[in-house]
Amino acid sequence: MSQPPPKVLSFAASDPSGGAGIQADILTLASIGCHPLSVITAVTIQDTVGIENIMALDSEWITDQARIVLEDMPVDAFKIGLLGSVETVVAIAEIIADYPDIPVVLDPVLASGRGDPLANEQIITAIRDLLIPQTTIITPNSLEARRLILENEDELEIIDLKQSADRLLQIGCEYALITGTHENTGKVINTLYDTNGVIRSDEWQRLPGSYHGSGCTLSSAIAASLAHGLPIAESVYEAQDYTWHALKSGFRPGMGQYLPDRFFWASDENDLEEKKS
Ligand code: PXL
Repeated sequence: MSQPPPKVLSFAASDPSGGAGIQADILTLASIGCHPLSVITAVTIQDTVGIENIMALDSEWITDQARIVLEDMPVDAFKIGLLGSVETVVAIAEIIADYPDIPVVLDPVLASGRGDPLANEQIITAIRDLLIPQTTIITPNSLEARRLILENEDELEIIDLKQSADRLLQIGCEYALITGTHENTGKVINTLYDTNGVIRSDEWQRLPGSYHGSGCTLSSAIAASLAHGLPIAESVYEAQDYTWHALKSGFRPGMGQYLPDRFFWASDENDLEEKKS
């Protein structure tokens, strides 16, 4: 019998379009050689154009889904995405507190890429108070980073990213990766910080088009690399590289946004290119 692959437990919501949420996490984790464990936090009604509705699951169901697998098998990393309610944040905070040695990747999902709101102020406060202090690496985009640290939304534009990172680290996460897709720069610049400052900053060619599920892909890819035992700086680089290639091979299955192809490496085109080179 072969050894099991590294196991990553993702707390996330269902997206029936397969673009974001738990479906994105499962595809990404599987593509990077991990076994995905999935705890559903909420169910969304959405397509590639937008979100119609969200139903948060009863938090007892979240606790029970997680506890049953955690008591059955060892887990190598946690990944946290859309939460859905304050009670869910409390439930997840209690669970991960019992496993302090397992790395936690927190993707603070506050809004969809298209701007649909996915967290209210109470949820944001609970994330700040209960989850960030237990987080190994938080992966906000620049807008989420600013919102997480500010009470007053009017100030959003004036806070620089280094300041947001410092504040997130002060609240208690070990590392902050702030992504720069929404910044007005030629290339997309993603920067990883710890309390000593910048650990790495990577620039990526900006791809045209609007993608659904890129943040879920990046954060799951980081969790997968950590689960494989890679150090943090390498995990962050490998995950960005993976996500960029998944976006570059993105496809448009419906009438809305493009979705990343998390199995880009398995397509015939990529195969042929490999054989040619
Ligand atoms: O991309 C953030 C995200 C996470 N989880 C779910 C989502 C979205 C964005 O739409 O729908 C379920």
